[in-house]
Amino acid sequence: MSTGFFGDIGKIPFEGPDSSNPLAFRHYDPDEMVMGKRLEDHLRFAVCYWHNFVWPGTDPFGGETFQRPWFPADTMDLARQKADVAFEMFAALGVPYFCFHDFDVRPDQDSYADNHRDLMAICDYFEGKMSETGVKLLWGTANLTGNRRFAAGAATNPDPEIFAYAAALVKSCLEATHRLDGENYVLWGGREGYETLLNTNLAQEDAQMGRFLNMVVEHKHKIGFKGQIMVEPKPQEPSKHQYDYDVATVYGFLKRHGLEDEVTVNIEQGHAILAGHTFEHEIAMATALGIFGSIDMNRNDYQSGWDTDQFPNSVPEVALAYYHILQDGGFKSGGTNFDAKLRRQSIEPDDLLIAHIGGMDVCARALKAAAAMIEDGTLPQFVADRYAGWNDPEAVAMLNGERSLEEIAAKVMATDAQPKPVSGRQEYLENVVNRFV
Ligand code: XUL
Ligand code: CO
Repeated sequence: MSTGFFGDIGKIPFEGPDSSNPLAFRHYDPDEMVMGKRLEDHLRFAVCYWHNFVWPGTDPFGGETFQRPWFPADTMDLARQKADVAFEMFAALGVPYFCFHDFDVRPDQDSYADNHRDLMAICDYFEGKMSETGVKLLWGTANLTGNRRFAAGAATNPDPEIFAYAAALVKSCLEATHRLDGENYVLWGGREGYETLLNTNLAQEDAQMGRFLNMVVEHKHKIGFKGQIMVEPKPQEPSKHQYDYDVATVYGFLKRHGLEDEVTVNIEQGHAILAGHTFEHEIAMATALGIFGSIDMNRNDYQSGWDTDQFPNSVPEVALAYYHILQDGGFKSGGTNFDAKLRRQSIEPDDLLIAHIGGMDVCARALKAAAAMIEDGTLPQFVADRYAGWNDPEAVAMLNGERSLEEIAAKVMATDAQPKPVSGRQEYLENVVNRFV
C-alpha cells in the first residue's frame, strides 16, 4: 500500500541510455550479464536509513530543512511510518539491501531496556516489510556517537560503565542484525579517538578497543552469526583523531589484537579522501592484506576538508574502485551501500529517488567499464609482466628468505651488472583506462 509520500510511484524502470526521464535508470539494468554474472549480483546495492530518513538537513549553522512527516520519530507510530516510507523507497529503486543503525529505526530514550524492547519491536515490523518487498539487510550497526554519554568514546571511554553500556548496545544490535538475517555487522568508531593527548592514555584506549572488538567476535560465534564483522576506517570527524585512521592502520590494530582473520573493512570513498588516499588505494590495500569486506559509496568534496557524503557522479573514479574489487573476485557478503545524502536544499521527496537513481547509474557504468578493462586484459597483463622477473629462481630464493644480505651483495659484486630501468608507462596506462570510461 502506498504511503503517498512519493506521490504515485511504482518500480523505477530501466529505459536505456537515451532516456531523459529523471525517474528511470539509463545504465542500471539489474539483469544485464557482466563477466557471467547479473549486474544486481555484482553491485549488491544497499540504501542507508540514516541519511535518507533520519538526518533532517541540519548543518552547524542551520536547522531542519527536510520536514518529513515522520519527524521527530520519537514514538513507535512515527518509527513505523518512517519504515513504511523507507521500504517503499527501497522497493521503488529495486535495491536488494538496506542498512541501519539501531538509533535510526527506533525512538531514542535514556533507558537501555526501553531501547532494546523498541528495537526488537521494530525488528518484528521489519520482518513483515522484508518478506513483503524481498529487501534484505546488508548490515546493521549501533550508533555509538550521538548520545552525550559517548562524548569521550564508547569502547575507548575512560569510564568503564560507558564501555559496558556500549557493549550492551552492540550486543542488542548484533542480535537484531542476526535475527533479520543481516549479511554483515559494521563498527565505525567516530568517537574512538581523542580530542587532546593532554587527557588521553593511548595504550589504555588501545587495550580497551582491542578487548571490545574481541568480545564482539566472540559473541558473533556464540550466536552463530555467519556474516562478516567489519570495521569502517575514517581518520577524523567527529573526533579530532580517530584510531581507525585508514585501512593500513586498522590492519595493524587487528594484528595486534589477533583479529586479522576475523574482521574485514568497510571502506568509504569520503573517508579515504579525508585520510589523504584515493578510494582505490584503500580498496587495493584491503585486498592486498586480505581484509576487504564492503564499500560505503559516496563522494567527498575535494576542497572542503570535512565529510560531505555526496552521491557519486564520476564514472572514471568509481570505475577504478570496482576494477580492484572485481580483481579480488568481487563482493562476498559485502556490497555497495550508498552512505550518501542529499544537499540540504534538495527538499522534495523525489530528490531522494533521483539521487539514488543517478548514483546507481554511475556505479553500473563504472562496474561495466571495470569489467571491460579486465576482459581486455591490457592493464592486468602489464602489471603481471612488470613483476615477471620475480619468477626467476634466484629472485624467488631472495624473496623466500633463502639469501642473506651478504650473499646478495657478494653476487652483485661478482657480476657487477648494471640493472636497466624500465619505463613505468603511466601515461600509456592512463590512456588505456580512458578507452573504457
Ligand atoms: C560516518 C559513517 C557512518 C558509518 C556507519 O562517517 O560513514 O555512517 O557508515 O556508522
Ligand atoms: Co559510512
